[in-house]
Amino acid sequence: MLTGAAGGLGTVLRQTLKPFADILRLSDIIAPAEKLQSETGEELILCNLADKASVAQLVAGCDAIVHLGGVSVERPFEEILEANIKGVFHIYEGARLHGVKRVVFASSNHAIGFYRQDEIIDAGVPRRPDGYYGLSKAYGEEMASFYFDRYGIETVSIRIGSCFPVAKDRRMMHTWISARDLTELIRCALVTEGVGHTIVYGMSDNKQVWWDNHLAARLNFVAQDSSEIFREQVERQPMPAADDPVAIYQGGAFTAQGPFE
Ligand code: NAI
Ligand code: 15L
Repeated sequence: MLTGAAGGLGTVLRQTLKPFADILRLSDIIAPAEKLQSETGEELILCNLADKASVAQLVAGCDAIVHLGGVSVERPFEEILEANIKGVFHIYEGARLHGVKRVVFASSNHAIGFYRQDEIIDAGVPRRPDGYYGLSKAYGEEMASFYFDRYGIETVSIRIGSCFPVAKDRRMMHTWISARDLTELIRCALVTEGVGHTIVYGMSDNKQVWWDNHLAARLNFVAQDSSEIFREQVERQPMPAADDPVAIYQGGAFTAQGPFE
């Protein structure tokens, strides 16, 4: 099952993950723009992640869950609470009730966004969320850890950098991951045995990196793409000021969003 199927990544991954599933159950709170392809094994169940009973029904019968659904940017806490924090709890409770043994959780670099850009970190460092959104991803990772220790449900939490068709700015030269590489990373996360709860940074084979993935070596993920192809275009942009959070923190602009009241 793929949650968040109507979103930016869901729209792409729905196509690229299809070869790895006989039936791909799509879910979102809104209908995806692209037509359902039931003839190739797609099915669609609309569901609000904040609704526990509906999520339990949604999860029934799945072998594995790729959990992309939820609020994907910084927003007031109450919005994040419903979709992301309650949402991830409902996904794991559904998995426990229905015997689903593998989850791939779309975590984010914003779980560690307050590390500085002059630091290189691995997946073992304490989290430093850069907002309510980043906090919800940190919470999701802890939830994954708990459900493995208590119930044996395995998860790979992918701290996705920036998965867009192009690296749009200097920061994304470090954080960019292509859809092809993210697909392969999700495939590795689904099929590798004995992952327990593994955290991995989702980035392509970029030349400049802030993240060290040695703790996720068991996934055997090999990236094929690199942000270098965007360098010329990106370096035409003016340099941000030295005191701009965009140039200081790994989470970039997210570190300076809010407060909302
Ligand atoms: P998106 O915002 O385009 O898609 C998220 C989807 O979740 C939307 O279709 C939305 O309708 C759905 N959703 C929101 N609230 C919901 C609810 N209460 N119930 C059910 N569905 C709900 O985000 P995108 O870019 O596709 O990201 C997918 C996932 O990957 C998100 O969890 C995001 O946090 C994570 N991520 C994405 C990155 C990127 O570069 N695109 C980077 C880091 C993490
Ligand atoms: C994220 O977590 C967001 O979901 C995505 O929209 C981008 O902002 C990305 O991080 C990023 O840091 O570039």
